[in-house]
Amino acid sequence: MNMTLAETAGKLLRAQNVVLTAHVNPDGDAIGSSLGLMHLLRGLGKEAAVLLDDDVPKAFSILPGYEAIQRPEGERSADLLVILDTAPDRIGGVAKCVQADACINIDHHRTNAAEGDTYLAPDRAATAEIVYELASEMKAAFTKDSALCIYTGLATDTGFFRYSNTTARVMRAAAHLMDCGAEPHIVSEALEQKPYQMICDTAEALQHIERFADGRAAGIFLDHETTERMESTEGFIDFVRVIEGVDVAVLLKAKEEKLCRVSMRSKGTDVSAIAASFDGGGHMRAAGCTLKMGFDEAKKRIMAAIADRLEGES
Ligand SMILES: [Mn+2]
Repeated sequence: MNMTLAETAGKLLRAQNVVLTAHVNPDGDAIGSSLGLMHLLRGLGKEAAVLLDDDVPKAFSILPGYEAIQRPEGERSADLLVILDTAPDRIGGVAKCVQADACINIDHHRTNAAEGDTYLAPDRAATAEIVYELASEMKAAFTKDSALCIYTGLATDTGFFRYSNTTARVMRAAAHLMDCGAEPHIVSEALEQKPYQMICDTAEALQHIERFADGRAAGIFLDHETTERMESTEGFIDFVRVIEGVDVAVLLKAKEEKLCRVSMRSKGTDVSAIAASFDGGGHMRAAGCTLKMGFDEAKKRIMAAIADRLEGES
């Protein structure tokens, strides 16, 4: 059932012991909105914990509460399980670990087709923006801690207020969070640091750029051997995205012999439709999918799907 913001706040206010979670492979919005809501709920005198079934990148250790993030282990009970920034199918082992009386899903991904109690706001730039709005709905006061976490979700999902999902409303929320103590430079300085190895990996990845669809698309395609060797592929797609004339950028990584992960970005084309044709999802301009096939075939299929889509739109 779709809930209103007020109903969502009501469920949170009625719970005393809340477990918060988000998707595996957590990003700044998943982490920031979970921790932000944790701080808000604790400020209201509730017990709140964040459980994530994945490693949390160390760069986010600047966020208050980072060290309190737990892995799902054993069994635990809660009044309410809150799933943030994803549909309930991407929370890994948390679903099994938490015995909750109720569960709600709060997300801004328009591909979320969840059927349970859901607050879905696809016009919001980040789940953190929804958490920001929930704060006033719950009459919860921002602290320096919650403000920094929520700010981080806003900043990362909007590419530091540069992507097309950046609205005046997001900027006003960010400004208000600064008034409450969030310091943007703490977030950007922590997140722009890169390990030396990552720069070396980037140098190698850039050797694998290919343009296709008459230069309207380009991608980095990494076979299994290359993917294995790399510590991280974060940020690779941004090098492709900025190539002149490129509408659709793609990064394909062969994670296993017969499993390739694909992420796409676009300036105009609906890449979530391309992702959906491979059972993936995401947003109009940022989406991803997994192809259960070898590198060569996956590369051919994704290039064809992107070229077809561009063809259809021109
Ligand atoms: Mn998000």
